[in-house]
Amino acid sequence: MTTLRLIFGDQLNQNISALTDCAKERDLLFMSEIKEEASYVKHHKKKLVFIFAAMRNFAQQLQQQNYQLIYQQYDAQQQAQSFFAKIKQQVAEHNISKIILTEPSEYRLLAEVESWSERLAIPVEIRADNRFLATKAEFAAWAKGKKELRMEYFYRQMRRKYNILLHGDHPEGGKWNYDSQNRKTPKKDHQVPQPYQASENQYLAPVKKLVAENFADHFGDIEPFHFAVDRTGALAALEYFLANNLKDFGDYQDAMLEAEPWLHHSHLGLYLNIGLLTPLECIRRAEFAYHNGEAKLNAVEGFIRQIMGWREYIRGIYWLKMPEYEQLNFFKAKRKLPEFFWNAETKLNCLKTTISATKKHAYAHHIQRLMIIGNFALLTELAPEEVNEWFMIVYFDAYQWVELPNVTGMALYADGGIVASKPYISSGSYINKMSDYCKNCSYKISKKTGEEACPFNYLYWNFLIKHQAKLKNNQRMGMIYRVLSKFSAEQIQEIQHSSTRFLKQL
Ligand code: FAD
Ligand code: DLZ
Ligand code: SF4
Repeated sequence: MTTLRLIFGDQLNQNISALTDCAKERDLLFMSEIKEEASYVKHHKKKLVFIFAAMRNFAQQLQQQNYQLIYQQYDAQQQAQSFFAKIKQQVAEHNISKIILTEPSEYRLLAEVESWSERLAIPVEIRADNRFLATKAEFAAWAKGKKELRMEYFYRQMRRKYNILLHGDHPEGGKWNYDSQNRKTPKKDHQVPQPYQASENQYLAPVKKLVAENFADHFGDIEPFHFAVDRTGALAALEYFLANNLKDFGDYQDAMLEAEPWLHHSHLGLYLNIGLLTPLECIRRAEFAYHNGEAKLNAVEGFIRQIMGWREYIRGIYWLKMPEYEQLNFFKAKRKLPEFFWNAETKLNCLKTTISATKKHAYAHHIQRLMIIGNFALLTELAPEEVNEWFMIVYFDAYQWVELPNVTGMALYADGGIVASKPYISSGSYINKMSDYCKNCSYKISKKTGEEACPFNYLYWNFLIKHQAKLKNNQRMGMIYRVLSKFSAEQIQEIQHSSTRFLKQL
């Protein structure tokens, strides 16, 4: 009688709860490249290469430490193509009497594994996911009875829990949050370091071939591929960020440059989300860099807030609100995704630049995701279901627990204000201020309406006009509705006319 310990593709860390009391000589570990997981959405090819290569490296690392591990490589011909089918096979072949696993990070899979014990007639022990800084119960306790669930207060609780950037109970520098200092735009000759280049890895060539052959119809380019696919490489990527980009992370966090898709962001989300890095080690290394005088407080606090605040808060919201959260559609948006979301063939240069980079790199930074793609999707009322599927497909760090609240909550306000206190919408002037996109655009940023005008300029007001009843009582929208109330009937008509024309040809 043997215990089977299952490791999912985003749990590539030796400290996961499923392995804590593993008896190397008795227990059997199981990992598998699974068709159903690789194609339930048509993940970006680069993301598939990354996950499969990282899984193979992790499995080899465990085998070298004398764990007994069965690893199944992707096999398109095999009959068993789901987790359950694979596990059922293992249970029969190896006389398995018990299964232990760390709970999956997605609701869909958790619901699935919860049914296994009954279906297999053996105990299935589902252990808490210890890859995060807060437990689900901790978040639920924090949220209980609160009218508003604002990230900032949860973030402070996490800072206190782990004693990060604190003097006693006081935040370093006197303030908890230095976001207001993080909105600089780069000068013309601004230098951006090359992104981190990982060294070659034995698993990459075969996995690239496998993905090219079996997933040709998936979105995105396999090359260039410069990410790490093991823990050593991921740690080196963290050090590269700390040495080269952390000092500028804060200042240029919201900036966008056409020729610089990576800017000063960390590009660590992909490693964090599959367990190759842990949140606390990233946070502690950044805090150390601050105390060592390597970066200013606005940069270090900004970086730490993303991981300790936003990342944990987003995960908390996901588990607190699922499964209903997936269905939310506050504005009843129902437009289909335009074709250019897949081929980047659009005259709007901000979208063209962001989608082209997304296709090439499986990456766009936060402000591109929020204020270019998200902003456009919200203003043009694209259906949340379609937008969520697109975001799940295209980014290297996309897993539903983090993608869904960011899209449905933060970008689309489809949750009616659980995550964001007001919709993140803007006209073209914000994009023009924070980027260099507009100078190479066929639309004119200075024009408010008409065929030549920047579409964001009229779509923004059109959206506010259309959804006035839903938004006007939001205190944070008061000022903008006071501005709108001064528009003439003629101005409103022009806005609506330009918007109807644009939306029709979308
Ligand atoms: P950095 O800018 O260097 O930030 C450091 C780290 O902070 C990130 O690696 C990430 O782990 C964390 N972080 C920052 N912001 C958030 C956030 N809002 N939610 C959760 N973690 C955050 N992040 C994902 O990991 N997966 C997604 O699928 C995803 N989809 C998004 C969709 C939309 C519409 C928006 C607005 C944001 C989304 N984010 C997602 C959050 C954020 O944009 C990415 O984490 C970030 O761009 C990843 O790049 P980076 O590693 O260079 O991040
Ligand atoms: C995302 C993903 C993909 C593409 N492929 C696999 C896989 O073949 N095998 C696997 O174990 N996991 C994969 N994953 C990650 C899973 O979908 C992940 O386990 C879920 O995000 C839930 O935890
Ligand atoms: Fe985007 Fe408008 Fe600027 Fe063109 S002018 S890049 S559409 S914001």
